[in-house]
Amino acid sequence: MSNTIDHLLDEDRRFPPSADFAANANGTAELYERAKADREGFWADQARELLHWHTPFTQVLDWSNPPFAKWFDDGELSVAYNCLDRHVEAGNGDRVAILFEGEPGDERRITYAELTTEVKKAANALQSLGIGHGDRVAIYLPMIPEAAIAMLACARIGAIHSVVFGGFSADSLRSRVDDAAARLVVTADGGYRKGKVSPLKPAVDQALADRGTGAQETVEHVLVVRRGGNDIEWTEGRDLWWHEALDAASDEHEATPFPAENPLYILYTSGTTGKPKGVVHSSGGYLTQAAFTNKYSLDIHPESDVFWCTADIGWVTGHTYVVYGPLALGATQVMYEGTPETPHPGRWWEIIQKYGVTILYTAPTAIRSFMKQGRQIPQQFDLSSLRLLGSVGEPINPEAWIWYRDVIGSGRTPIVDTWWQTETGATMVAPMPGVTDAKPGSAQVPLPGILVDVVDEQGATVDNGNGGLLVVTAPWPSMLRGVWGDPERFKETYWAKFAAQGYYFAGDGARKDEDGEIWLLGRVDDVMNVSGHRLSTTEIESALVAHESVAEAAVVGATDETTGKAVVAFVIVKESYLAAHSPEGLAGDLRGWVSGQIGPIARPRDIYIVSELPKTRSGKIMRRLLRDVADGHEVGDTTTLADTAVMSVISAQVK
Ligand code: 7RM
Repeated sequence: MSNTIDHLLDEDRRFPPSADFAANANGTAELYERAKADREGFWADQARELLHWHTPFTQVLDWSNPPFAKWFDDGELSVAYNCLDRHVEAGNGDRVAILFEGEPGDERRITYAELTTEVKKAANALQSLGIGHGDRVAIYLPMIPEAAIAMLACARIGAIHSVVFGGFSADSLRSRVDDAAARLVVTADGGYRKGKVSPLKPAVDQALADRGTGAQETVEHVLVVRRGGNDIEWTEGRDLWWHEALDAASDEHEATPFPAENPLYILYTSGTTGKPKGVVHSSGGYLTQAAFTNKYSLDIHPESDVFWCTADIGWVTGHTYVVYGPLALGATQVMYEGTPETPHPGRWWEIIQKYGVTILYTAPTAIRSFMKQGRQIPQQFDLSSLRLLGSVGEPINPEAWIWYRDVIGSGRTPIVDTWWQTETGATMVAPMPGVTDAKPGSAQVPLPGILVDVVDEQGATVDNGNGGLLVVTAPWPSMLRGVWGDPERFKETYWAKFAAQGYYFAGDGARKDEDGEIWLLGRVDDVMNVSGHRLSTTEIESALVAHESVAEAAVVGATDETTGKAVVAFVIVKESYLAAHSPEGLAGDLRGWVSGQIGPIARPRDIYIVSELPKTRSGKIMRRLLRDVADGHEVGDTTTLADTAVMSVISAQVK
């Protein structure tokens, strides 16, 4: 038996970019050639072209102590200056940086000049609270401009931010504050979600409540942004209003340059076991790849585009494609506080129409939930400003890709499916819009200057047509620099599996097609062995979503006496189908459909029609929990679920 992953689904639709798009795109085929000829020289050119260096670097990559990389090590830069002041100095101070739309419908248009001033004041306010170089600051805010301002203020003074998603509990916040020994927490009274104020400050109070260790000891102050107008508890001496602190601060603040390897932030990823890992990113290499991918893969033209990345600031996507990338380029972007369905299911499309959004970057989970509601909702709005669509976070099934292009992109926009991770810092594998002929469902090719491969368990490259493990074979500028406080865990988690080859192992399965292009197959932990065949969940899910009745699907391997594992599918049926069809009839149809589409080996033993799937707060399906249900086990740890109640709903529906 081989240890590669079987291939089931063929997808041969191709979408070349229009001549017009190709003619105006930032990316060119020549970038790949330049990178191939001299990879390090290529990244050095990008760092020089895209960023301002207070002290130019002479060294590019130092890989003398792997896996601890240094990029542009003797250079100095200010991340905040690159994202703010230099645009003002270049005469673009009046350009809008952030078009903020609050959930209740309030608006703020913040220019680069205004954003720069706010960050200067915030930097002064932080310094007056004694925060300086190397100190850790926890940021626990809703999706409001102050989140970006707080992050950039930290960057400006060399403090390290640790953004904690506003939907996380007091316990999650406490463990992150503890691990990083943060001295300051920036929060808000609350933020708007689903038409109500969702409070934040009480969770901070709880996280810092007396325990005699950790957070309560290290945190000296809590800065509170007023957003929801809630009544909140106040700890005199510790708590301060953000607006009062900024009003009292000077709006003059010189951006200090720091060495390229100065840590910029820590971002905790939950991982599957144990305590969250604090992924550490540094400055020069990170900002280079953030700006590079925004410019070439998301094709941002700062003078004319209105960019909208829908990710929350609490995820890495919000760091790289809301804060650092777009602002480093001097782009204009939309920031939306609330949920997509508030106060009506067309809210996102209304925002695109209102602001003339040209580039939309979102997650497959969002696309599939819009598919479930039906195309008549987006079709009520004028989406003709859109010229490019992006996808990130999970494999995008070919049918969801086609729907995205047809319904949201009016059948003409290129789609970039961007594969990357918190650990990689920025996109690694994605088509280059304007260059690559797009294949629905495939992330396709590594970016210029990025080297990846698909290998078997021994680290040998698989042939085209086969599946295996996705690895990165050479260091890249925005790679994580470590796990906060735990170098052993860094080595063990990411570098131990292919230590002999020196590869970074990402945890994902992938397949190389006949052209050598890459199709992501999901986490390798989710691969199942059915009668000796190693099947990925992704392809069976894609086949299910390709059926006209299915909006979303999650597939798991359940224990089976005869086949080892059996395919069990949980599907969400489109609203228009639910009324007209019986669940039994549909389940039978879908079993036959999967068999016909990709072969009898993948035919699901059981199909459960459910109303929801268990997802993390960033929208990723937690198959582990569905495996528990399929095996009739007690459902495991649900603390990272967006909605902890869904598992009881699903368990009841399965019974
Ligand atoms: C950016 C982000 C990382 C994991 C990664 C994959 C999955 C992300 C894609 C994807 C298929 C994609 N960071 N993933 N993008 N799978 N195609 N385009 O999501 O750290 O939160 O997650 O997400 O499994 O390892 S993350």
